[in-house]
Amino acid sequence: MKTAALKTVDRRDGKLAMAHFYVAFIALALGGLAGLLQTLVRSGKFELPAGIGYYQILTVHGVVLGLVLTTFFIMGFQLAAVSKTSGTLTNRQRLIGWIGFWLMTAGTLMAAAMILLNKASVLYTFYAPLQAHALFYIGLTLVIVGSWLDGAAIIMAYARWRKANPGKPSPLLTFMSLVNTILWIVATIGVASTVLIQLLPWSLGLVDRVDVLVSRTLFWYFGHPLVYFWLLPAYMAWYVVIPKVIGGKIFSDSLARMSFILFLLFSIPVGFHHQLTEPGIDPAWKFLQVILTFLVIIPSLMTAFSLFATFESYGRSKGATGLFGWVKVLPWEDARFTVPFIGMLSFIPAGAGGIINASHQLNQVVHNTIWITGHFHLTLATAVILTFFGITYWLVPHLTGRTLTKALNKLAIIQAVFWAVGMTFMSGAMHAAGLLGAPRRSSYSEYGGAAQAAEWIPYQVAQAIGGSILFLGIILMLYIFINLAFFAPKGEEEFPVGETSEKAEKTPMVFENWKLWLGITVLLILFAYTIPFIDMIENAPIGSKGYKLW
Ligand code: HAS
Ligand code: CU
Repeated sequence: MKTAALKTVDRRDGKLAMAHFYVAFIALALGGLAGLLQTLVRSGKFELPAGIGYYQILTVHGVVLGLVLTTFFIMGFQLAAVSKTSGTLTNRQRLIGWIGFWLMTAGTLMAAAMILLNKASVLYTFYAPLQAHALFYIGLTLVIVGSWLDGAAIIMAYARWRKANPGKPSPLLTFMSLVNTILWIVATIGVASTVLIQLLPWSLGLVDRVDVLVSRTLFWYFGHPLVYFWLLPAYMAWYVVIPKVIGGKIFSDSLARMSFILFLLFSIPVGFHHQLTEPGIDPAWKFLQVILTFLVIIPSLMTAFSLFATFESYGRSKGATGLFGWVKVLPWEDARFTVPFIGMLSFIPAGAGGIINASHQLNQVVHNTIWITGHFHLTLATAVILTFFGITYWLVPHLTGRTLTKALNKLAIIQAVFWAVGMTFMSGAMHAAGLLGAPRRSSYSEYGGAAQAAEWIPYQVAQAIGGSILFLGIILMLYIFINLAFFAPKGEEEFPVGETSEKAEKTPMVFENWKLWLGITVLLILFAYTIPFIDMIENAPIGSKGYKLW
């Protein structure tokens, strides 16, 4: 009999996961191209051909990378992780997964078509009063509903495992996938509400005006947990996969679960840190949500601590001495480790930037500047995405029955180096220009020759250089993905699942008490949002007509 570690993901579940990955990587290709074009336009040395608008490609970029690539990749990864650790999905669960996949794909095609027809250049945050074509909103709704069905398959697989194994803590990767799924469902209720109740009727002409503050608040109720929905799958790989890849152990199963539960509790009641400069919200409530934001930093600090502990214990077991002796014994030649590790390193300055953003006073300096764009290209587009690439290098061959050859492994490390260099230029320049006041979400302009704007230009050129290097990185990544999916030699690639260190405490069952955790989550949300919402509705202005400024 095969041992648990060697057990491969069932072929049928593998196909479902791979379907998600195909869409994710098509999104990478499209979104990457749009990104390159943007940096070139902003350098001032290039104009878009054929009447294509800057805001149109900016919308393609944000929607396709921030919403489509992430959601498809994450759902594919989580379905595979659950199938691997809790057993093959039932036919019913898999069918629900497939329906979810097709709904998401149909929604994506609808939204993409509207953006490409230039009927929805509203950026990925689709802020009212910018008004898109109704099919754009319907498409996004289908993506969300489809993702709920994927989520339902995950929840059902978890419930089945629990029933079959009473009194035992669920497998760690399944537990983590479940927490991220719950986080996602609770969060998307906010965005689904603004889309269905406000934006869609308004875009269809059924109502004339929209309450902008309410719609933005519902968006950010979703928008902040959205970023942790992206981050948590990377943390799954950092906590569970990386220890196995390096030959070490998970520092503590309980600590990992605790950090995920903290994300569930504190991810949602913090949306106001995106609205600190917005009028119409009492500063006391902004202050409260800033405090909650500082609480949600703790599980990331716990993660950093746990990773250092895993690396150091592994290093010491190999005889490493001194404060940083363990660095030398890590498997640097293995892309499955090195690529996500570069992601981890980038998350240190990325997280520090987040703490700056969250500080109410400092936010006044950076809000609406390109510093913020720099921030999320370090968090999402480096820490998270390099980890997703790192996952791809073992998961795709595992699912397609192929191997990551030595040559592909080497190319993968080169890919990550390109990414690191490109992003250092691009994100570094964005942070610097942001501090000089350069705005975000804006096309190239000399601002009538203003002296301050002239200071920004060299940084914009640096962004274009970084963006071009990143684009080469995307081409490399697509080359590796296509090989792993279709052409690499047949073989067996491991799905690495780490074991917990013998020294760690036994995992208590309280982590599986969903009534308790969901209860606290709901209470915190009600606490943070009820009175501000009453204020907004009681003092609502007549609302805004729709604008199409592109
Ligand atoms: Fe953020 C804006 C605050 C994390 C993404 N963020 C954004 C936007 C995006 C985004 C997309 O408070 C723009 C939205 C828009 O379009 O307007 N962010 C934070 C805070 C955190 C944070 C406090 N953000 C993220 C993550 C993202 C993300 C993660 C995506 C994945 N962010 C903000 C705020 C704004 C904002 C404001 C609004 C700004 C405005 O004005 O508009 C925290 O979660 C960060 C905590 C992280 C840490 C780092 C821990 C380090 C670890 C690595 C360990 C490394 C090892 C290796 C072990 C404290 C875990 C070491 C080895 C060696 C050898 C050294
Ligand atoms: Cu946030």
